[in-house]
Amino acid sequence: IMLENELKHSMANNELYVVFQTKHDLLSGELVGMESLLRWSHPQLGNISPIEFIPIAEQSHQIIAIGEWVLNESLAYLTDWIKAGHEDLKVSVNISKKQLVDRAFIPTLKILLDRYQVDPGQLELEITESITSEVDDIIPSLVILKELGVGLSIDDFGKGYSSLSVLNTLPIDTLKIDRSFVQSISSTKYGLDIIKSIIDIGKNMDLCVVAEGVETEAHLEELKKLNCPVGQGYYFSKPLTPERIKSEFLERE
Ligand code: G
Ligand code: G
Ligand code: MN
Ligand code: NA
Repeated sequence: IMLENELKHSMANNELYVVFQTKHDLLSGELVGMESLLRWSHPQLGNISPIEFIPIAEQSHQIIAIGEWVLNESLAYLTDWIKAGHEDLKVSVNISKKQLVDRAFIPTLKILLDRYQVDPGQLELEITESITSEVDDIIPSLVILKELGVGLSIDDFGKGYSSLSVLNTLPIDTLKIDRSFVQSISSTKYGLDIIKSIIDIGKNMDLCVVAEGVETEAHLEELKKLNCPVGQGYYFSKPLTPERIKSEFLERE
């Protein structure tokens, strides 16, 4: 079976869906946001990981339509949650470089923000660090997004190649520490040193820092010691369907 062809029917066949993973203020534990993560449940092949199908979607240009669908879904759920009283909640959506450089991306995003009447500051776009190696192509879009008030985050930070000088030219708000560093906290001193450095960079550049892959109490304690403001990971929650997000995180008290 050719995944590229299967992917073409996935949206119409309702095989795609989004799940959400919570982000928390590390000091208070308070819920501060959600990352939306795309899932594909194929009738014959079962669950296919985005690690497998996102590159295919990118190569075949289907990421444009799929990415727009993910944005629409994510904003629709955010709107529901805001209406249910969680007025300050934010949603983060992963965006491919192909989307960022597409001419229709920003007009489409404006239409979606307008449709749902969401404050642009409650949407954050996560872009992977690897695409920042070709910054010239993406800076114009990032500048417009920043002017719109949309939050911008560098995903998997520390794993890729962006130099500090490049970082300084990007109109971003947040660095997301790659989970490999958090996961090496317990085994090596190296992980902790890198996290410390990234938190320093964040402070100096006035950026928020989010640690991903927080899995244990020990991870949490180390990150708190380093004054890392925000975290995400299995310690708090795995990615959940919107229904479970609602029942487990938004209907308490
Ligand atoms: O949730 P999971 O670990 O399976 O995600 C694997 C990878 O797929 C992550 O790097 C994540 O950024 C990426 N991913 C998940 N959803 C989307 C999406 O909607 N768009 C893009 N471009 N990448 C996504
Ligand atoms: O690259 P990106 O940050 O977008 O990928 C997020 C992915 O990381 C999601 O697919 C999610 O399933 C996965 N993930 C989230 N929390 C944890 C965690 O605590 N440990 C591990 N190993 N993976 C996680
Ligand atoms: Mn991400
Ligand atoms: Na990541």
